[in-house]
Amino acid sequence: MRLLLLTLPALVLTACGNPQSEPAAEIDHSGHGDMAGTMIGSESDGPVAQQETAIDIRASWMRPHPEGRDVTAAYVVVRLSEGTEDLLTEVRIDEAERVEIHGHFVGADGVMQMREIGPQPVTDEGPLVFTPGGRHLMVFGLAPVSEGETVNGTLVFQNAGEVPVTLAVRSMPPGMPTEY
Ligand SMILES: [Cu+2]
Repeated sequence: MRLLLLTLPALVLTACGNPQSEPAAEIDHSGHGDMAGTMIGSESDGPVAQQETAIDIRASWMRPHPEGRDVTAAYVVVRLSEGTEDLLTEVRIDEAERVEIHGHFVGADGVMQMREIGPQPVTDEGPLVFTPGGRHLMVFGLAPVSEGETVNGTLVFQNAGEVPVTLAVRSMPPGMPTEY
């Protein structure tokens, strides 16, 4: 819990609109094991209308592994380019053990926590954004990657099926896409 407390000011800073200065809050967080029992189902993983959709993925990147860790965070921006509704049900990264979809929450004690949030809907009302300090992909058991490399993966959608993604390994966010 100590690490988590130390990274909290950085998260607050992010909320004020300076993502460039955000350290690897998701990775620094040491509470994954602690929270295994507190997973709560997402309210948003309800049924999705069956339809043909097409998915547009942008700003896909992954942080280099911190020294000595086999956990890192990845981010994407998902947009529907056709259709009105879909559900991101699963994420796979080649060679990784598993990927979890995580969100950040302020706990009852006022301390920022993160937990698995399950499938995430994407609609034609706006992009599904994974970004530092917010929704993110937690990548477990991947051999360490370094700045400048690329990693391949797959996003699995209920309607669109499997959509390949290439993530650039970088320590700074690439900047948000300008057009959604
Ligand atoms: Cu996480």
